[in-house]
Amino acid sequence: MENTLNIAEMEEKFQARIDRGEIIEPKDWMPENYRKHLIRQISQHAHSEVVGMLPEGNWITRAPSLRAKMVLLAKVQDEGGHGLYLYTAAETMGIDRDTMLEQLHTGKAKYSSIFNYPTLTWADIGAIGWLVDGAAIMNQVMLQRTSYGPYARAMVRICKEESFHQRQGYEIICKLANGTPEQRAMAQDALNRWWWPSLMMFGPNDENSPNSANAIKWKIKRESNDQLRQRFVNQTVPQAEYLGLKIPDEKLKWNPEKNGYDFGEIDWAEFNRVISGNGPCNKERLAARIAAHENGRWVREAAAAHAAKKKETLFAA
Ligand code: BYC
Repeated sequence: MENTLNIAEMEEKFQARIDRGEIIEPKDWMPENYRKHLIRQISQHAHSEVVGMLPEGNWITRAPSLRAKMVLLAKVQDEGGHGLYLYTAAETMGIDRDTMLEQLHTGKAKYSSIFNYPTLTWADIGAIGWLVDGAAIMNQVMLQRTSYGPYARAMVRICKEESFHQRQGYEIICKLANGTPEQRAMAQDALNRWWWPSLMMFGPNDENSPNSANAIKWKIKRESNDQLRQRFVNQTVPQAEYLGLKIPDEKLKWNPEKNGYDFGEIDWAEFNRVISGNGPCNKERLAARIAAHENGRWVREAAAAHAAKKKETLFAA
């Protein structure tokens, strides 16, 4: 009973710290559910970064110029780096990387739904940068002020790199939209296919988001799924108009009263299919990720053997 009371008191103190806007650091006391919530979110975020390398990696050998190839290579490499910062941030909460990877490889942990769609043409690489990175930044700018220090600090660097990624994509789409009729059609086709999945990245509507109440209470999220989605639509529609491309939504309409766009309903059945492992590319993505992990096994073993040998010679000296 005394113990329960203590925990309740500690939780109250913890909440007061959050309410005062203090940042929580790894060695600070935290409620077990706060730790679990963040391990879930940060590790899924890390998984999204490394799985996100796959659809774009597909196009490195087919980029239309040396410049485009170098830029895409740098971007894909950045995503690997983002995964590294995020896995490291999650490790500060007491979970090790092997466990997180096992959760990914066995399908226990989610990663962003968006990476389960195929990249069919070069315009898709433009659409990913423009829309997918655009949606990611919208969500991640808020996470720079999330209440857990290591996650917030990782997000500062990630956001800087993501804004370069977003411009890389917009540049590709701009070129295609201003190119030949065939190139323009490619850009429109990519927008048609990536628009709705990009809106799904923000997660379920607020009333169907089970994790949001705690996330807002603990200032992990500072804005809701629907607020961020609305801001993304408001920002992106004028960009599409500037390019002369049409957003594939008949219900899209400016609403002066809310000073934002009204838009159509997301296909939530499709969203649920994709996040439960049955999207167009889930199986392919997971198989590629597991193969990459297995192919890298000898490197991890060699690095561990080298470190052990070094330690031995250090002690022998
Ligand atoms: N896809 O209660 P909710 C990138 C799950 S990578 C899959 O609203 P929450 C990039 C959710 O996990 C960008 N699952 O959850 C990389 C939960 O299931 P569990 C990735 C989704 O956490 C390479 C359930 O649905 N960004 O930028 O409050 C190349 C109920 O949802 C999705 C991040 O990870 C989805 N779209 O809110 C290019 C940002 N949506 O876990 C670009 C950090 C929801 O209870 N994460 N679910 O089984 C977040 O901000 C939040 O976790 C979310 C979801 C907004 C995604």
